[in-house]
Amino acid sequence: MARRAGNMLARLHTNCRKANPVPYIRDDDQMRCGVPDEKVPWHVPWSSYDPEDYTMKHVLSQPVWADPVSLGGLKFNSLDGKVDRRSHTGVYELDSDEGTAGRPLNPAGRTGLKGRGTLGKWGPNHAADPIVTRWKRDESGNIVINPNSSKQILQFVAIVRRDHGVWAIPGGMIDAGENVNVTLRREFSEEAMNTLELEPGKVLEVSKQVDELFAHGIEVYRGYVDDPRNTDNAWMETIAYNFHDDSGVSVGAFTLNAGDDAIGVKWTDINKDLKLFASHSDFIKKVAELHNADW
Ligand code: RP5
Repeated sequence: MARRAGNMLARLHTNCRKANPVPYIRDDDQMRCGVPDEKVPWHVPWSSYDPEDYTMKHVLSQPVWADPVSLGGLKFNSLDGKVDRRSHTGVYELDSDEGTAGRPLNPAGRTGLKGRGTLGKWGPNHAADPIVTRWKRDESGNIVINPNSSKQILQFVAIVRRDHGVWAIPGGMIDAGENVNVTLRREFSEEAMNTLELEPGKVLEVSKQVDELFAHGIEVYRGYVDDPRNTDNAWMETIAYNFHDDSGVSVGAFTLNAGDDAIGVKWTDINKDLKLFASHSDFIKKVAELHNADW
């Protein structure tokens, strides 16, 4: 097995790895073996490490978004036709162990599970996360200040994920060959504005507002995501953008409506107590810092 650690990662992953054995994800009887902190980096020898090899049946049936079971012909660390197999973290290593040789190795280290789990691609699975913000205002329209920090309170659009039932940024996977700006608009429009079920006239109106706001985004993160679906051979990466409605009169004034993969949506106060899916709290913290808002 390759012995070099991923060095672009600020801290150990914890959502996709625990020190003791745990179920892979909610409602799944597949277990991850325990991986203690000191054994996470690939360069730390662990000759008896032999986690189960698991890829969900649906992924093995090879829907359009999934890779074939066999690695033959896949071009890792490069743009492979329309599929981007490059990592934001740099060049990742390939396994050299007998039986699993050639599989990409998670740049954040061991996770306690081999295979792809529920993820479609071997190696990086690319997503995009739109963080839409406005200032919290009282009934008179004045921006609300937290008296403890004397800072203004920021709000962002959060959704409840249908699969995990937890609050999250309304992000989604980048389709093969798709521009990230398209993904950001689509995911926000479908999950937070339910454009899939709006009448055509309303869709046009919503799209116009979203397009105007999304024309001025700021990138706040690009890299690995500590996502509970990650495995030793497949992991999530994302590009997160902030779209801020400073006056609160465009998207900030829209009625939110959950759709597609979201079963709930609301403007949510930003603070350090937020419990969000995957690494989303880290991205939200960056946005609070960007606007010098309360945290
Ligand atoms: C997370 O998974 C990303 O940050 C993004 O929010 C999300 C994309 O996956 P799906 O919502 O398409 O399942 O790692």
